[in-house]
Amino acid sequence: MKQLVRLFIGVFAAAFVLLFLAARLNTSEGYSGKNTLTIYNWGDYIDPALIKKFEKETGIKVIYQTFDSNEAMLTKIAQGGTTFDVAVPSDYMISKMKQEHLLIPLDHDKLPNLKYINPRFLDLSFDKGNKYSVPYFWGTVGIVYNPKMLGGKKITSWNDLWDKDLRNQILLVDGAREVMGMALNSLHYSLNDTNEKHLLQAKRKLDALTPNVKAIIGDEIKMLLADEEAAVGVVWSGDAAEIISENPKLDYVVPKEGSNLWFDNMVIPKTAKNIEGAYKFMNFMLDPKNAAQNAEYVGYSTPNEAAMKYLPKDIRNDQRFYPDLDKVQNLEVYENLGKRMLARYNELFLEFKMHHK
Ligand code: N2P
Repeated sequence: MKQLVRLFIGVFAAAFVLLFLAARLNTSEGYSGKNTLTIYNWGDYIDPALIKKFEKETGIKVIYQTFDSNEAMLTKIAQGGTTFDVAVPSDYMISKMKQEHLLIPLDHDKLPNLKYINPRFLDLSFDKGNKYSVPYFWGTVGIVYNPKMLGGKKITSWNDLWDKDLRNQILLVDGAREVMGMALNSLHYSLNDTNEKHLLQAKRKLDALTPNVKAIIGDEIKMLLADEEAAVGVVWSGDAAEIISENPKLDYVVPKEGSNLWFDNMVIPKTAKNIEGAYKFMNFMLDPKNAAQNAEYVGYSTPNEAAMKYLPKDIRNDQRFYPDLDKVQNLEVYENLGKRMLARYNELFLEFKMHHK
């Protein structure tokens, strides 16, 4: 009898261990070993055919997960329990992640294709010397609008959005920096302003926009605008490019009061398990042909100089999405305003969002 009990315990223990291992391998957070690579990127931000191509070329299996804001991405990586090998944060968030020791310094010898990047996009203030990050896409924040639905009216300014005729006609990108930045810029303040009075003034101005706001949403914003469900959207430039390619009647403008210029870069977070694979993937995405394919597919602007010749002329010559950065004025990059101030931006944005529902 004792033997039987021991046998039972043994079988149970073995089954338990097997279940545990299976669960680990299947965990939705991904399991990165030598032959898998876990990538954490924005939604709608890669041509899926490139993931297939990378898998075929390297024999590495890609586990691909997405986020819809820098803040959500940071929370997930900082809390641990994930095994992301590559992530794609924006400028100010890269600076914050560096500060919080969440990034692994890069060995440029493993990224020979970095030479194809236009120097304009290297060595930027959020990551001097590209110690931790390499360029992926760049762009602006602006207004995509449907002249036909606006009775031919043109939009040139953030303040046009407060027009009474736009009741329930505006879709806003679901981003704290973007929406707060728009309100601050509409008041002619910097989108990096840290003066509490100005921030409250911006929040009040947002509240006044509420009757015109139809929704504050993620990637669905593209479909709704292309389908003419709303006349106006505050979006990232690449989303506007994608919307306009679906519905050429729409136009995109960077408002005259000023706006945001942003840079999304690839990094290797501290959670990485397959660092060699991460380098391979980053170098693969820096390849000019792959970068051009990706830019054409998702609609965002590539920082890859050598990729430009593979892009159709009408894309690379479109000043709305490839503006000459030495000529455009009034564009500001988000700064890492520090933990407390970034939390304040998020808080005010959330209050505005609640108010909206
Ligand atoms: C793509 C989101 C782009 C992020 N869906 C802009 N930083």
